[in-house]
Amino acid sequence: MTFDIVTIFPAMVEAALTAGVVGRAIDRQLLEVVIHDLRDFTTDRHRSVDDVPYGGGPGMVMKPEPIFRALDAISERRGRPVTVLLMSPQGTRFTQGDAERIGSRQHVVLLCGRYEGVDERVRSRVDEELSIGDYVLSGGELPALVVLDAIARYVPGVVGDDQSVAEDSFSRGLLDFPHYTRPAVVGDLRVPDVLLSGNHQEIRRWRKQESLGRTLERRPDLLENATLDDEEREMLRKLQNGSMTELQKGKTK
Ligand code: 4HQ
Repeated sequence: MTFDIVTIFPAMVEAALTAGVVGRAIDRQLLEVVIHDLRDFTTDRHRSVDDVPYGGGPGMVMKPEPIFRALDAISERRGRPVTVLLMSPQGTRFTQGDAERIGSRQHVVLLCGRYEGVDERVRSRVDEELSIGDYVLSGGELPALVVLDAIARYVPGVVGDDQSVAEDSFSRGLLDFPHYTRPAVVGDLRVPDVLLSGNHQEIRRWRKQESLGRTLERRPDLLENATLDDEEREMLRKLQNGSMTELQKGKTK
């Protein structure tokens, strides 16, 4: 899979792509990432990428032509189709489902805006406008790195164990269960006995129980779309009953 990242801060993006799972995948040529300095696509003496807003007001707007020239150069190099993603707080919220879907595309372009954002006409060349969350950042570079990382994990071979991607609790729509490693006792903090028991059936059930309990407590909204097996649906029913008053129980049962 290839990623082309268009930015006015190439060094910021470059640094983040040398470490970890993504860095290794680039070394192993499972991913090709090319970072494009938007200023290389300007034609004026000052290499301007922004200008004042029509209609007045504060802040600057990213000029359309350098972005169009960058996208033309990328399409030429990659051959169509390329999927163009614009990072923006006006976009739809980027989800695990989006990561999985986009993971099957051959060529993805990540457009990083700065200032007040891009000239509206840039959207005529954008396939999807994505937001990583409801807060304001100073540019699209960090969102682009977030989106690239989450997508890249779906490229075969990038994550060591394909199984762990498919079974990753978030892919299934639940929060993860608690993890422990050695030693079994730290001060007065003990690893739960069940994890030391060697009873794999019991361990599996305990982890399901913990995932469901945590999701119910912290992110009940996720349960609407979670894919649960029969055992999990039964566990959830009991957990929900446990947290309900006698009156509420009577009404749901
Ligand atoms: N920005 N999710 C403003 C974001 C953002 C977000 C990127 C700041 C675009 C122009 N992008 N620039 N949140 O806050 O994606």
